[in-house]
Amino acid sequence: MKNTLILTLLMIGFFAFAEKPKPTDNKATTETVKLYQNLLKLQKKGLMFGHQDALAYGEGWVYEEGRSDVKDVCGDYPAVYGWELGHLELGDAYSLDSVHFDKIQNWIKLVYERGGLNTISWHLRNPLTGGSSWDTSSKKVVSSILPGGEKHELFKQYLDNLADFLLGLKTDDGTYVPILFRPFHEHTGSWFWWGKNLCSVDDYKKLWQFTVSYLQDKKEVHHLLYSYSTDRFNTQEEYLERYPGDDIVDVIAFDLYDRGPDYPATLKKCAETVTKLAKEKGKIAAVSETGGPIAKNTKWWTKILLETLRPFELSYVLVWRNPWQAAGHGAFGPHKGHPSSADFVEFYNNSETIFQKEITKEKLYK
Ligand code: BMA
Repeated sequence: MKNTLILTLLMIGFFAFAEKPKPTDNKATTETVKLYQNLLKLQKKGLMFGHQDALAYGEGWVYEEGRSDVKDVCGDYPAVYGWELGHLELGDAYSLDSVHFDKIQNWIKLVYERGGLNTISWHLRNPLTGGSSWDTSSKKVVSSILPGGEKHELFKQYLDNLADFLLGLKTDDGTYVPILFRPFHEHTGSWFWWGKNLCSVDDYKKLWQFTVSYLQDKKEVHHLLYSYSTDRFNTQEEYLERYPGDDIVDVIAFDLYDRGPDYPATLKKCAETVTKLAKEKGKIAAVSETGGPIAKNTKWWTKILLETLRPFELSYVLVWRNPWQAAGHGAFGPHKGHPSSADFVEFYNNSETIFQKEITKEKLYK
């Protein structure tokens, strides 16, 4: 009797312990581990909505404390906030989208305190040519920055600058703010120097492996969840071709913009694949970037986006920025007076979507 009791207790203990999923960094901070576990639970309950540069600027405004285009329309902040670090590697004070890095750091801390999720992308310059992320004039960039390459030291300096920024994301009580980091994205396309036709499969994987190990082992950055984020893909094999490994990826994601009538079908197929993979691997799934023709299709939010993503266990969907300066595109998020506003409010009110008011610091990080 006593033995049975002890055995039962041992088994309960074992399962309680074994059940808790962990992020890939085995030195991840407590809050990062909790974030991972809570995101896994939350993705079963609903779809968080995210917006790039949500607090920095919007349609017709820049740097107005407390403002967000999403909030202007539905009265609530997004649950996920995307930030961009391009040009941080150069030691610049502001990003390629003219947002000051010290302000981004403050917003990231603010978002953490209110219980939102911060995700970071990095359109870093081309270390070999000195051009932009979009400079695809050489196929040797990735190999040149790997160990032994002529630009390896320069790339390490870029990573040092990145690490300084990340280690500066510390609250007053010394807690590092967990970040979902999404480097070298959209690599199933060939518009960035790390894209498919610009480097070998092996070099792309090595780039990831070097970056992660440099940040973790050399710089002691342990508050990141790593997001693998392709662009459009057709098959699971294509999605996984350059996947750097289950041991360094926490989030299985993709970017896909609505640029034509095939969007709902492609979005569905890609969402199907990433959610299936995430389930098999015990990881988080997301649509890390999207955007649609919301001025023309004013019901895009509910009829295209929500309708398509509804069946899937996705953690979040993030729409790209509402540029305040001239850019190659218009606003991907809603904003005051926008013709899709009524539909966005419906999207917001839907029980399947999650915005800031529904999540707290306790819920996400404890
Ligand atoms: C792109 C565009 C660019 C921007 C870049 C990085 O998709 O929005 O204007 O510089 O992202 O944020």
